[in-house]
Amino acid sequence: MLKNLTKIVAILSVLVLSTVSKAADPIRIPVLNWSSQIVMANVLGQVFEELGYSVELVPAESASRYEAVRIGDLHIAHETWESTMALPFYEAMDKGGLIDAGTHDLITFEEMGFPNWILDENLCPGLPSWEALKSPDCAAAFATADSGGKGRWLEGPIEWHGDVMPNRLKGLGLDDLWTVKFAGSADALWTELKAAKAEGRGTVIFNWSPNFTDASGFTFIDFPPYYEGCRIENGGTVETTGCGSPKGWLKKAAHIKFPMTHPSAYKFYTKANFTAPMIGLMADMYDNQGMTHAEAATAFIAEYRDTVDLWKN
Ligand code: TMO
Repeated sequence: MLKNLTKIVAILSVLVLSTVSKAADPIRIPVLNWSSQIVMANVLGQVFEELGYSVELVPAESASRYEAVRIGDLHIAHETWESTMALPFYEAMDKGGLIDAGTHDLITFEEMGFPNWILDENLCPGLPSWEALKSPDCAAAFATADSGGKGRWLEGPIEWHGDVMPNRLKGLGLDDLWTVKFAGSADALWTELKAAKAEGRGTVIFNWSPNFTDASGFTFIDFPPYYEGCRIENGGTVETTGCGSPKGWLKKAAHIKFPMTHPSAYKFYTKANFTAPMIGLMADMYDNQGMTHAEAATAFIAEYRDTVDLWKN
C-alpha cells in the first residue's frame, strides 16, 4: 500500500514537474533586423503555440546569438546563412551545446548589387562585372552627399558582416573610388532603392537571395570567385580578400536540449523546410504589402496550411 502510494506520488510529481517546466519555459526565438527572419520567427512562434507551447520573441544580434543558443538562453537560430554566419555557428557547435537541426532546400547568396534599371540606362557600362567599378565616371554616378565624391556602397548594418565589404574594396584596389556606408537596418536598404530611382543616381546596396527582390529586378555584381580562406576573417590577406561571396546553405540551429525540453516543437522545427519563394513571400508581405510581422506570419501559415500541418505531424 505504502509502496504503491510512493510510486503514485513519484509518478504524479514527474507529471506535475514536466507540466510546470513546460509552462515555465517559453520557447525563446531570436528576432533580428531583416524581414524574412522576423516573419519566420513569428511563423515558428505561432506554430509552436498551436502545439501548446508558449513563446518569447527575443531581440538578438546576428553573430552573438549562436553563443546564446549554445548556453540555452535562446532555443533556436532559425535563419543561419552560410556566407555570413557559418563561423559563429560552427564555433558554438565546437564548444558544445548547439546542434544542427537541418538545412532548408534552397541556395542562399548575400552580395552587393544594384536594381536592373541601372543596366537599362547604362549608367555604368560593363556591369554586372566588378571591373566596371574601376571607371571614375561610374564611381561618380554612384556618389551621394555623404560619400566624399566617391561612389557609395550601402552595406547592411555593421553587425551583419563587420569589415567584409570595406576589405573587399581594398582587396580589389577600388577604395580610392568607392566607399562603404552602413545602413541602420534592412529597411534603409529598400528606402535607398526608392531614393536612388527617384534621383536618377546609381546605387549599390547589400542584398541577398531568397528575398522579395528576387521577383522585382535586382542584379548581383560578379566579383572574383570565392574560395575557402580568401576573406581576412578566414585567414586571408588584403591580396585575397577581393573575393566575392559564396553560394551557401540556410541552416537551422537549436540548443542541444531543445529536442528533450520541447519535443513536438523540435520535431516540427526539424521538418520545417522553407523554399526560396516561401522566404521571398515572407519578406514581401512585410516590406511591400504593409502587413505587420505577426500578420504576415498568420497569412503565411494560412497560405501554406497543408504543408505546415504535414511538418507538425
Ligand atoms: C543576413 N542577411 C540575410 C540579411 O544577409
